[in-house]
Amino acid sequence: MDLHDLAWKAKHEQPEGGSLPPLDGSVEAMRLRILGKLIYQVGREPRTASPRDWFVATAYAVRDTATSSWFTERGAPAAGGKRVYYLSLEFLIGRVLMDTIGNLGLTGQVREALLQCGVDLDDIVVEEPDAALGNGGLGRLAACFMESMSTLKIPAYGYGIRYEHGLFRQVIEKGLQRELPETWLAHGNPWEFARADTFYPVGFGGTVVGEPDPTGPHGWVPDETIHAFAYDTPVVGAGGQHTNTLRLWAARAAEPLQLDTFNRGDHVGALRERVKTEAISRVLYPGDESSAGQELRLRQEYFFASASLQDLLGRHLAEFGSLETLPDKAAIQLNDTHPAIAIIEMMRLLVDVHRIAWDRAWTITNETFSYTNHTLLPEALETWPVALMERLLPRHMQLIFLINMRHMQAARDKGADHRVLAELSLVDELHGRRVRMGHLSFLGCHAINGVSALHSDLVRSRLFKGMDQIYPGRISNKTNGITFRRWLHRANPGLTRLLVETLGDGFLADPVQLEKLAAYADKPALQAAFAAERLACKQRLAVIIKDRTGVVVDPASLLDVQVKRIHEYKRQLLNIVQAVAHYRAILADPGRQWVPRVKLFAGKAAPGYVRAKEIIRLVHDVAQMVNNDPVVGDRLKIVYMPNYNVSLAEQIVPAADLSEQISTAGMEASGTGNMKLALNGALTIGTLDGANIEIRDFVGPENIFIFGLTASEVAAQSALGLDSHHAVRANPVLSQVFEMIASGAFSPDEPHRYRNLIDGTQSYDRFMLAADFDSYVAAQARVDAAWLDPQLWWRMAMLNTARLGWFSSDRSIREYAESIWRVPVLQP
Ligand code: 26Q
Repeated sequence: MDLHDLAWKAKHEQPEGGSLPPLDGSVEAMRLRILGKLIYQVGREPRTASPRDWFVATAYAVRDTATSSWFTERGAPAAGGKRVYYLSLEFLIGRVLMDTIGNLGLTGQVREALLQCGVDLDDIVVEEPDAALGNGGLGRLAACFMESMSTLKIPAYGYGIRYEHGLFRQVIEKGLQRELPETWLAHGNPWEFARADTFYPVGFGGTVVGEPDPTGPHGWVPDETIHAFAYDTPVVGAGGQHTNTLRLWAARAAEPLQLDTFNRGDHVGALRERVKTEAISRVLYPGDESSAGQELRLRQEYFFASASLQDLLGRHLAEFGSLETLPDKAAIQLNDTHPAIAIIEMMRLLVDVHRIAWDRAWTITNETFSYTNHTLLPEALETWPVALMERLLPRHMQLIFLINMRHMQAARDKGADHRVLAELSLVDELHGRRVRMGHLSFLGCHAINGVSALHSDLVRSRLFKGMDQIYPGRISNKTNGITFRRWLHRANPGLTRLLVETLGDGFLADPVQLEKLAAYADKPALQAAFAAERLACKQRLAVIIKDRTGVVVDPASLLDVQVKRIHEYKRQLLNIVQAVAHYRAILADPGRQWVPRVKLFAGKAAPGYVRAKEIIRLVHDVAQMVNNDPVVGDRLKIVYMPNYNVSLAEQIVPAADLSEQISTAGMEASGTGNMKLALNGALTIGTLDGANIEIRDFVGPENIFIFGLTASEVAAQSALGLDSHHAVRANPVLSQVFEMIASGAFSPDEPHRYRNLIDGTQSYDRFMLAADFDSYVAAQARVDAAWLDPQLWWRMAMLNTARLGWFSSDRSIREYAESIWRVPVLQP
């Protein structure tokens, strides 16, 4: 049948627009559904449809299927269950199509249905833009958690902002990062449902009308009101039996046009307010691990917190009639402090609007909320100037002062002196009166957690030492996890097939069963098959590398990857400095047996982070020289892949041989890229930081390359001072590398380009580059030695895959469900 006949047939098989044949899971039903969507919703016929048209039609057809399980599960919590509300400024979802059809169990049917239309599923998957509504780990964690909550059938809502522009697109021009706007919605979003009838007013500014009792109800008359409109996306769990909702808010002016201004003839001026109002959901702040401190950011935080609380309180009241039972029916998880103003908004709604007595309101709030901390870096801890809060959220600022007064009194009662009180206060008086959102979150929540064992210990012993002493027992650990559906089953179908053939399919639902692979770790045939899968991934990646950077790499080389946001604490600088040392060693002795290596870097720098951008440029400049040095050849290649995002990660992760997790110990809260790479059998070179420690505990110290100072050694060193000139002078290899970079060997057109970077690193070595350099070089030598022994290497790789099952986000979510949210949860 040619395409013309197909279109004709489709039209005649399709009832006009509306009623469609039932989705019975058959290829035929899917084919008809896709064709119907193409014709009646996209408005194209098969003959002229572009790959994007086919993608949109397929997405609509698949969404129909997802929607069915959505409706059937909606009523379930009425049976007494509790709902989880995951509040996050970021959801870094990536592409949705393969996840959704994979979890619905429809991948085969969709592929076949499209094939019958002459379309290859793989060709349309790439038409979907990444939903890049996040910066990095924190946002990606929220996406993995949403998928796991659906899989475990926990009734849950994710609440966030529907940014019109997600994280910027990165281009690298002569080593310089340039940011271009990201436009994921440019061609519409087939996954979402716009709820034109679900919106809430959110106020800003204005005045508080009070009464004598400060803890009694007050009125708030904002001078600006914005509407938050809901957009819902179904999140389908594995098996397709349960679907949760990701509800994202978009800001719309309550009054689209200022009529008085308009009528005075100022037609453009009448739109000005609207532009300012709608800026709230325009763009994601691109700074990770640094607090923006900008008014617009605070407006974003309150906007989405208020809308989400109004929404969930309304749902609770409609279903249960009284807010007294809220803690039994709702658990609200704060993804870092970004949504922490929700705690105060809850108090305002309970006390001012619902007229609940202060103490009772505080108990309800505290029992409902919990908070996850993702960072210890001082520059990332959110604080807001009291003056800004007073102007933007006057009632909330009053409530914060009241809560703080009671908090200070309780602390005094427990014997805190002035110094301790200053440390415990919600208001930092030393840096120009600022509200500490971390302290507020601690106080307002019954449970606080860190994201790896080490990190949680440091949250307890450093960040919240004082708070933990007066409110003991609130802090616990919930080590992060990743969804294996996306990061193994779908990102690495070749390896997954091999694992199913070898182990059976039990590990697909219960990843701890990957353990069975350990019995095969020494079997030559399986080692060879495992290595062959890796090679195939590397060959595919080599094509992408060539396309995007022009660099030709040999897929047989050891592929060494460091892919993550660019930050000094993550120490991409340590990696490239070691690469220069390695380059010098090759030049000094080209005849030695060198292990051919490709060093791959990818990641975005915050637009205002000058140092991070210099590091990108240095990688680029070193790459230029090394890659074009005829003496070096394939012994060393350096690649900077632009625009790292979830989809690129899905290509890199299954291809990597070596995973660089080299943060200064004590600074990376957990890491999750470390888990993705190790799960796919990459070996880790890393410090004893974040979840690396637990990965080592699971895979065994002989199957990972650990180096460097421990977190307590870093603390001890720091206390002695951060000047490393002396250490560098005492280290001939490092001083020669620094000298080479600083003198312009890699930037002959601008010899002083890296002077500042190198001088700065020596005089203020906060990230312990000098202290860890030798130990890192030695660990890299151990990597080379292991690579030269393939039997050893592939045994290590297979043992990594075998022992990573625990790092599933299903396990993380089970832990949250059992000990924080107290919701019933499926066991594997
Ligand atoms: C704060 C204020 C204003 C603007 C932006 C921000 C902001 C935005 C994003 C601050 C921090 C972030 C992101 C932090 C993040 O991704 N942290 C990572 O979280 C992962 C999940 O727990 C951990 O694995 C990583 O170790 C941690 O760095």
